[in-house]
Amino acid sequence: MKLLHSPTSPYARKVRVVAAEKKLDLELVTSDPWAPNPTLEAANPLGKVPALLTDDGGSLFDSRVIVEYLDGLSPVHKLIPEGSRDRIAVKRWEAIADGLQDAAIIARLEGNRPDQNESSAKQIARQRAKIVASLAEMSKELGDADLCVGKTFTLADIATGCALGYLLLRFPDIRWSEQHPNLARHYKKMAARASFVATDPAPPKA
Ligand code: GSF
Repeated sequence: MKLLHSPTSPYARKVRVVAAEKKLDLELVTSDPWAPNPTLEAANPLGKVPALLTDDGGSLFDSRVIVEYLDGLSPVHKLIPEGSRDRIAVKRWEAIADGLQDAAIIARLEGNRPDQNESSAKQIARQRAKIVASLAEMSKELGDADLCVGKTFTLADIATGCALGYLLLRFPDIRWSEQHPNLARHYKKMAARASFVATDPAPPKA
């Protein structure tokens, strides 16, 4: 299987962490979604990374579909619970984490317009408010628990770790670890996992 990805994409990182946790081999193909890219466009009409090229010649997107597919490939270390209640809880966590990333990416793109006069401060503020609200919801949902859903490590923990890691990479001014110590505790555990270390877009300076 080939994963069309970019090293800093938090959605692609979620896929890479899932593959690493399940010991599935992925051939990584760095694909810039912002340049004309026929391979990517053939794999995903939305022209977004990640996109997975499966061994039967098909392709899958978006990251939520890809991670569910990977989780089903091997019974080892199921990351999406079978039971409906916990399964839905995990998918809800993934929706918050991916939604936080959506807002962060829109805010970043808006702030990076070549002509700063075109950047909409209102749109940036609106998206940053979504980030703040998502962090508060994550913190409330996590409470004093070690893991996001139940007593086992799931996709919810991976998605949350990728979203928080993305904020560290791109929005260091958002001081979520001070505002939400329980998220900081959870992230410290995630960041120490081999799957997170191996996929960190900004490994600690040697
Ligand atoms: C979002 C992927 C995405 O926005 C998913 O895979 O979960 N819902 C999708 N990817 C970005 C790159 S990055 O910022 O992660 C992308 O490919 N953007 C190019 C574009 O045309 O928006």
